[in-house]
Amino acid sequence: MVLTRRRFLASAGAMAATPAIADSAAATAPGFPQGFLWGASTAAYQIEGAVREDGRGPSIWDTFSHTPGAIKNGDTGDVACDHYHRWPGDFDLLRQGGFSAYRFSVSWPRVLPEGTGTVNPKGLDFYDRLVDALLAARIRPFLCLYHWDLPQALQDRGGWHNRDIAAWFADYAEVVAARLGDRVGDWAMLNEPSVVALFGHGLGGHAPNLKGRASFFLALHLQNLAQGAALARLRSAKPGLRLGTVLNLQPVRPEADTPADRQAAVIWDAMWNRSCMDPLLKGTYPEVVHADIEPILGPDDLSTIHQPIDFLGVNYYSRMVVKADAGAMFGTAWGKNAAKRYTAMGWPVEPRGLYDQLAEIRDRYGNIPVYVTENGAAYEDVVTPSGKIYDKERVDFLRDHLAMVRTAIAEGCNVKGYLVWSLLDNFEWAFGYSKRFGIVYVDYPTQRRIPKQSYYWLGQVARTGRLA
Ligand code: GCO
Repeated sequence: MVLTRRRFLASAGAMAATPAIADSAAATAPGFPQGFLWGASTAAYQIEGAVREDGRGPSIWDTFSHTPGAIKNGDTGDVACDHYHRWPGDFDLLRQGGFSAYRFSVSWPRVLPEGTGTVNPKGLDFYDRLVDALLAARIRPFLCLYHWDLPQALQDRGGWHNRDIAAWFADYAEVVAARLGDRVGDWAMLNEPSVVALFGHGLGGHAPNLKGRASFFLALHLQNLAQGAALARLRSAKPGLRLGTVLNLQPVRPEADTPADRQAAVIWDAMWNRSCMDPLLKGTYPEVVHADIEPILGPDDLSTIHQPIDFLGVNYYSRMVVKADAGAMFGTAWGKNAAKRYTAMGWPVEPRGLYDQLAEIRDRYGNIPVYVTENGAAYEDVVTPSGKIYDKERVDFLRDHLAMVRTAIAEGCNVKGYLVWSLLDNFEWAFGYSKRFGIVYVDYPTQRRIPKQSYYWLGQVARTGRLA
């Protein structure tokens, strides 16, 4: 299996889906519903910097990014976008842009430097200020409790391989909710557990850079368990909060229409998508992962994981194509890709996949309320001599995906909002600062922010509820 950190290698390839909706829909349908939320997403380690300030403890990403050779160009999140100090200006950009929602993550080691036990008040103060500023600007905060920056102290105790993490995470969730639950209504537990499991614990390439099939399944299952424990804890400690989680979902297709490749797609879909959705929403794991899950399944685990949620956050970037590969760790490999357009990550541009994903949640998962909590693209942005960025490809990307969201809503999908990834160019994990996903450009040496054409375009859509 040729495995790189390219998570979203995918294809429009072999299997044609139902052809009713093309990959680039014309913007002719009516606008978005009243009250639809428009926003941007970020994550603590990717933007904050200030990693040693005000009592923050180290996270696994500090450790990993300081490991020689781990991150492109030796980049680290030490300074990142310096959002820890520049957040007032960043929020001005959100407000002036016309956005009504903002998703951010809380850094666990800022709040609990050791992961458990003593609370760092200055860490909570920081998020307190953020929340007040957002509310003053009439921007609805979506708080995510875990976007990958596990306290290193917890990794030293086994991290996502230690069952105690369910209690550690629930305790941490309660600490944060005790402070912010009076003002933040929307709470996401995790961000993309299957990415954490696959790249952090299965194939390596992300912190804590562990490898192996059993390691993957244990990290995946214990994230599900911790998520369930935190949902239950917040539900009883703070009734009235809207609770959910954020999953990266990618419709999976076989490269060739053969039994072996079709089975590879079933396996990959189960590991990547359904092993997160099914236990949470249905209380079961997909059958093809039973042999891996059963040995690690505690008697009450499924009832802990299966919790009611108020919303599902969907991060969508592209579809996936896989093929059978008997020698590979999971019996599958990435398949060939035949999309017409690609982003600077090498990911295919497949807006139709977003429609398919939303329709599937409608049809197979009870049409629970959904926010698209991430969607966006890296491109090679060029600053013109007059200091402008005309990121037409990103505008096209956003327009084509939003057209799919609008179609999905017209067809009964319960989509409540769209939050672009990302507000700012930022630390793109193993790619460091080499990939720019922002609608606002960050000139890292000066930390100057330059809104891109996509920022103005999306802001216009947010104000009017129509695709320009
Ligand atoms: C993820 C994370 C983001 C990424 C974005 C682009 O999906 O990996 O949620 O932190 O930066 O998705 O890769």
